[in-house]
Amino acid sequence: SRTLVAAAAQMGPIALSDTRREVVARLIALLHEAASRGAELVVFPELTLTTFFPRWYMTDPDEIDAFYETEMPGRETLPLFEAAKKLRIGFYLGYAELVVENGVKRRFNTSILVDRDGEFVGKYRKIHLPGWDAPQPDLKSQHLEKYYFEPGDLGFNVFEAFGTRVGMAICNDRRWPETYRVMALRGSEMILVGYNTPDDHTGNFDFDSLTQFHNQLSIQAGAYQNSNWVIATAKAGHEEGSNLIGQSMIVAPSGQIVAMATSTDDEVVVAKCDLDMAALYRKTIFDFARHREPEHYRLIVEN
Ligand code: ING
Repeated sequence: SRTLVAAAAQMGPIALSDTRREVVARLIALLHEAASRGAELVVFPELTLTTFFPRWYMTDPDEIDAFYETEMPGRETLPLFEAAKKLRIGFYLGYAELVVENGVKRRFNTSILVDRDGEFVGKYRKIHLPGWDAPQPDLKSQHLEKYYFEPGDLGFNVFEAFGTRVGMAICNDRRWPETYRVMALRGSEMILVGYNTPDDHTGNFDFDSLTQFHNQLSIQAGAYQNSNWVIATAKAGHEEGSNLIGQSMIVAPSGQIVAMATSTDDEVVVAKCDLDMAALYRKTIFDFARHREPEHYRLIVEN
């Protein structure tokens, strides 16, 4: 059967003072460890070049712009692309994207996919932005992604790569069933998702104490209900006063967790993914063509 050795390359905390050069050196070290364990594809976290800056409310444009990339690869990220090409490893990389389109500055929470030959395969811009667009009075850490980013404008696309069809998502997207279903309807067999998930998102302990459970629940459900492998990678650990959960994991189309990180630091977890495993689920319980009844689902796409 068709197999793909995939790795989740979890990053521990990135301090505000950590330079891109220092971060890229850690990413390259994770690449080498993944390569030594046979990985062909490595999934890095969301916004993995800087600290998770949407936890703060900033107003100075230069201070804010310093967290974004205006080119990918750029001078400081090129070594990562070169190392991956030499190791013949493809990768998913999450970063803050700043582009000027028609003279307008646009900001997105973005991921890219690069294949084993170092070729650019595709780009995704995060569609589900959690939190708020203005600071909330009673929160220790803010969550201001709606202030720092626009909703993605590229849709949920699926790319021919690694001998299969691969989709991308980012963080909060993994909590929304539509994310997986649209990509599965487009034929994906594997979905890659990076995340930064603080354990105090609402300030309500009944909710926040279930953050790890909700992380697993979302990813396992998405994988099983759409017969997809899901590689989900955390930026983890105690970062600038915020506790980000780890639990980077590789989940099979059966919904089983095949591998999971046990630390909240830099850590690689690897699994040999049987891409034909999805076929069994698609021929039986989740044969979309035979079982779906779209005429009863219309409400889902109404505002
Ligand atoms: N972070 C979080 C996520 O969706 C969050 C926001 C945290 C939601 C905790 C619910 C609970 O995983 C991002 N960056 O989307």
